[in-house]
Amino acid sequence: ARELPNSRTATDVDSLRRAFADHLQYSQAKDEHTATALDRYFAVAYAVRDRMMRRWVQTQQTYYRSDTKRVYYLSLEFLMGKALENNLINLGLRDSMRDALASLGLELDDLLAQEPDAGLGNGGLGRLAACFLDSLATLQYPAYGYGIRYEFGIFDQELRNGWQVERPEEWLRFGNAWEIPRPEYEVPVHFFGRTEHFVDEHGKHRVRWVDTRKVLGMPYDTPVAGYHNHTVNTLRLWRARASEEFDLSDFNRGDYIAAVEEKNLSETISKVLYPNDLTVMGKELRLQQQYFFVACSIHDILNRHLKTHESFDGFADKVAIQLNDTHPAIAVAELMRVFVDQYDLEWEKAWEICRSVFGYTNHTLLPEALERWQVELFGRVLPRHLEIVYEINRRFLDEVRASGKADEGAVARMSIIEEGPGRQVRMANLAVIGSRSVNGVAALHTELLKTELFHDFHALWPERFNNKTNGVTPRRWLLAANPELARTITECIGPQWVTDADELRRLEPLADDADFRRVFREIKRQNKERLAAIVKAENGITLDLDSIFDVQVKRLHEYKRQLLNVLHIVHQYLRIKADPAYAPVPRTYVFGAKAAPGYFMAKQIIKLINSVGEVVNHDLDVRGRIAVVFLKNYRVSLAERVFPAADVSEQISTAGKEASGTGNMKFQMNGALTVGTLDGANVEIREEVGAENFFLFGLTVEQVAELRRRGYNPWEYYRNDRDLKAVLDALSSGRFSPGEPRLFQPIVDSLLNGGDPYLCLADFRSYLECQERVSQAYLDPERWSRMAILNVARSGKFSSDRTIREYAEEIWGATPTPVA
Ligand code: DL6
Repeated sequence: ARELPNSRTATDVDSLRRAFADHLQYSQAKDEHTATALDRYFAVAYAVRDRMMRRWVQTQQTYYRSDTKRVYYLSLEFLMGKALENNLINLGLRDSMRDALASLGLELDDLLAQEPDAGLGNGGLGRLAACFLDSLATLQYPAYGYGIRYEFGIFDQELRNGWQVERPEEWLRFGNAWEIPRPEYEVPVHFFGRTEHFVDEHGKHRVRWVDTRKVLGMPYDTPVAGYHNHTVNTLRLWRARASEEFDLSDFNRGDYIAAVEEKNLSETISKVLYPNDLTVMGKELRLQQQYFFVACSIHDILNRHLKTHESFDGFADKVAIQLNDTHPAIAVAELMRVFVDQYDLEWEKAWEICRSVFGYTNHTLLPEALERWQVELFGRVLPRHLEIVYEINRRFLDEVRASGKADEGAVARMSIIEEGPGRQVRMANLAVIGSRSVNGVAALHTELLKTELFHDFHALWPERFNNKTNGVTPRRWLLAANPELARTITECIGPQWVTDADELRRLEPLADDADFRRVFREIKRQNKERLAAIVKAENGITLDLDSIFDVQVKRLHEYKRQLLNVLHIVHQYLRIKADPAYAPVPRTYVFGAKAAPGYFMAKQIIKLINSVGEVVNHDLDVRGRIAVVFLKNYRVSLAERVFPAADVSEQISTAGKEASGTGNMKFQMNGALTVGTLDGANVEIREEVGAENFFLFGLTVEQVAELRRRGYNPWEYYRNDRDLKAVLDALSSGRFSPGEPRLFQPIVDSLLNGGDPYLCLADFRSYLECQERVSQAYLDPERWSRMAILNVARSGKFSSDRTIREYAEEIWGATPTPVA
């Protein structure tokens, strides 16, 4: 029966005001005199959460009753950012809530600022998972995200004297308004121990995993509302808790302290997110994290299935599990273990189900990111899983040899076990062998997967490989982040674009409309003002709003080539110094980037950016021409201010290295023009916007390969290019590190003597020429805004709605299941 709206569901302004006041009193125990901004934030958040609850329950009922195929997205990272504004938007409550608060003399924006970012991810991979959740709910797919509820997410970055310093980020310190703890669904997870093989009463060979250490996984559920529909999906994050018997022996011996220490040990599993983007550390705790959340999630998935099904016969018709990179790849072995050891399924049958359930997404070709575990470590932590991996591998290798499709070299490369002095388990091979689908995240990336990384597998099973170009949610990255542009777009073409981003194409004719271009420029300027206010407050620098806001925000990694950007800045600086009459089109170079704490070169580059900024920003000769800003603690909520304010988007990775990129899409959607190489999704962005609306430079993948084949010698570039030489000499001379002349020598050494692994020198000249074209184009505001508008109009392909629809139709076989 339909329920009437009540004080917890009604959405008119009066009811919202009352709901806010009620929560201030009954949830926060405060009145208008004692309430802090944080209390008010919580009161609003609870009022909004109330309005999701009924839909949440109904969504789960709908999935249960329709027995629809469910999609499970397993990811070690969900970089959600803040939730309140997006929930308000998706529920259609933003305006009424703003009015309700205004009637109490409160500003919604002030309260939004109180929410901490949920930074449970490093960068692209985690943020992609978050965009996917938004699209899954918006498109009404029956989906669940599964991950870890880290107590500490990605670190807070501080700058001391230009150096990155990491601080723990206590996002849960004041509580989390969105999560519901569910201790009643706790799951036991086992580690260590040994296996016992025995013959059961039916004469069947069986295995027991014994003498294990048990940890409990406690789920915390966060609702994920779709845009303007009734779907509320679930993100279920697991927290590690010590099991009740953890302490018995210590307690019995009267050793209270040892017992509590032991408890802490179990709970460290969900303590902290590993802050390494793209480099694997091979740490035992990391393997424990992976297995912990996988075991909890698989248990949950099977339980849910068995509530409405007698057996696992139709399992693959009801369940699709997507592995977000190899981090959850142990799920293949875990599902086999549970099927075979716990539910007594025959191996062949269990394998057939497994193989039809999993899909694996690869997010990188970089060798340092390919997960491998020492067999010794793997076998110690997960002895039963090692046996299962060996068995999967044995059968696979037999099959390959029997097929006659691979020689022994290929067999060795495809084996899950890498032989050699320290034998290793290759998680990517396990993921490929255990999945029915393997996908890359942009067309070029997928091609490289097929021809390079997974060449042998592709030769064996070409039908398993497919591409799913990444996307980003236009709700967060345009509607919420750029409200003025969003409003203007809606005025011109109606609101459909929010859920059908291809509609943005209808803006194309407006690129030729001078009035629209003027409005577009005004909005960009307002957005630049908003960012400038942040920079003024944080960095104490006043930005020139007329200058080009040239932005590179992303994790710091050598392959992303922030260094190439710096070389260009130094070149501009030296040029102005050498020729005081040289007046380039004014530019503000904006950076934001976190470096993995142990990544020496990345931290050096952060220091270099800040040191160059110190010199440039304080030199009167260059004032008004160039400025350099490093935004500290780059994160989702800051990104929401940065993309709308950018004129130029720097996507300058060495061709073949960036799997896709998603920042590139957010910039495009907000009308920034890309300076980019033919790498990752840049290739497709350029195809969409047209070559004339994209600033291309640099070597292609083929040219990179050819250059390396011929033998790349960075010294040749140094000797033959006077500008380049001047730049590197300036770095070596200590010009940007007064008092410490050798400070940046490691950077110069890596370029000249270290072989310049990412070809900064090879692409330097082409980059400079490209930047010159950018400046020329900016001199003509009408032309520039035309190009920028066309970028927005042609960004539809890069909505994560398109991506998710492709996953659902081509990999998962899932269908939208609307909630009445
Ligand atoms: O697919 C999301 C994102 C891509 O856009 C980036 O190009 C890629 O670098 C990133 N990959 C990772 C790799 N993590 N691991 N393993 O974050 O994925």
